[in-house]
Amino acid sequence: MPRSPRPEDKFTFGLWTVGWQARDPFGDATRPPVDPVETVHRLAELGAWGVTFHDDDLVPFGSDEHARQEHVKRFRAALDETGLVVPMVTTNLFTHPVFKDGGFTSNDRSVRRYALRKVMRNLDLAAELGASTYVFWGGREGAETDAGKDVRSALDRYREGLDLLAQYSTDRGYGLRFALEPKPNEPRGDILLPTIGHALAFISTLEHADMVGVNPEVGHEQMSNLNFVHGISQALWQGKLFHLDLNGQHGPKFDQDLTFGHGDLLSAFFLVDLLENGGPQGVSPYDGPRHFDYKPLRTEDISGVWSSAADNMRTYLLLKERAAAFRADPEVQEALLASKVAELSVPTLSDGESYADLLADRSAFEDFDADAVGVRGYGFGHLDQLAVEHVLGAR
Ligand code: DIG
Ligand code: MN
Ligand code: MN
Repeated sequence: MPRSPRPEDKFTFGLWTVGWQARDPFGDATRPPVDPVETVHRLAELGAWGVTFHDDDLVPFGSDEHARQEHVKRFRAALDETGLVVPMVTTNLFTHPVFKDGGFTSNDRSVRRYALRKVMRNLDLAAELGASTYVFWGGREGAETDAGKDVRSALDRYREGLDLLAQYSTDRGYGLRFALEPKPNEPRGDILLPTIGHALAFISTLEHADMVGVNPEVGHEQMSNLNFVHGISQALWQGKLFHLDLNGQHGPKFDQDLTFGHGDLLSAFFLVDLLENGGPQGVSPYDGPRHFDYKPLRTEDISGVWSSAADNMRTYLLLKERAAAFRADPEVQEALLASKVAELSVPTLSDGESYADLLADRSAFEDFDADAVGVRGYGFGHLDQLAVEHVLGAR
C-alpha cells in the first residue's frame, strides 16, 4: 500500500495551518508569515490534493478591491500551475476585534449584518474557485457569562443567518453545502453548538436543513471527553458528514491542534478504519477530503512546518495500511465473530415479525435464561489487543 500521498488520497490543508506564525496568548510569533502562493506549491510538492482558506488568510483584512483581486489572481495562478483544488472555503469571523462578541450572534445587530455581508462576499469567491463545501466555525459565537447572552435569541439569530446565506447560495446556484464545525470552548468561555450532537439538533431546525451538515474536528470532540469515532459515526448515520478536520489532541485540555495521530493514536486508527473501510461494515462511507486542520508546534522552525505537514499524511497512510491488515487478519475475523460484531447489523425482529409475534415468542422472555446469557464474555479485550498489535506493527 503506498505510503507517499497521491491526489486520490484527497489530502487537503488550510492555509492557516502551515501558515500559523505560532502567536499564542502567552507569546509572540516564532515564525515568519508564509505566502499563500508558496503554501500552494509546497503542499503540491508534498502530495496534497487541495488547499482551503478563510477569506482573511488569502486577502488580508481591510485590503481594497484592487489588492483583493491581485491576491486572488496570484493564488489562482498557483492553483493552475500545481493542479491543487479548493474543495472547501470558510470565513474568518473571529480574529478582528469587531467579532469579539461573535458574528452571527453578536449582541450588536450592526456586527451581525456586517458578518453576513463578509460571508456573502466569500461565498462568491468560494463558488468562483469551485469549492463544494463552505464551513462555519463559530469560534466567537458564545459567552463568558450567562448574564450577557440570551442563548435562545442567539440561536434564533444563528438560524436566521444560516437560512439567509443558504437562500443566497441557492439563488445563485453555487451548489455549495454548508458544514457547521462544533467546538465546546476557546476562544469563548463557552461556544454555541459545542458538539456534533448540538450541531445536528440545530441543523434539523433550519429552513434549508438538507444542504447543511457538519465539519467535526478530532480535537474539538475530544476536548469534551467525547469519542470522535462515535461522533463521526452518528454524523454518517444521519447523512450529515459533509467534511472533517483531522488533527491530534490529548483529551480535555486547551485545543492542541496536534499533527494527526499525535494525540489518541488508537482512536485515530479506528477513525481511519471507519473512513477507509467503514469499520466492520467493510465499505468506505465517506469520499470527501481528508482535511488537516492542525498547527505545527510553536517550537518548530519553518522546515519543521513542512515536515509536520508531510507527517499528517504519512501517519494517515500508515494507519490506513494497518487498518487494512487488521481487517484482513483471520484472527481478527475470528475475534469479530466471537464478539458478535456483525450480529448487531441483524434487525432485532425478523422480516415481517410484529410485536404480537414477539409477545408470542416464549424464547424471547418466558424461557429466556438471563443468568446463563449474563455470564457469557464478549471477548472485546482480545479484539482490542489485536488492534493494538496491528497499530504497533506486531502482526
Ligand atoms: C478551527 O478548528 C476552525 C477554523 O480554523 C476554521 O474556521 C475551521 C475550518 O475547518 N476550523
Ligand atoms: Mn482545533
Ligand atoms: Mn477546524
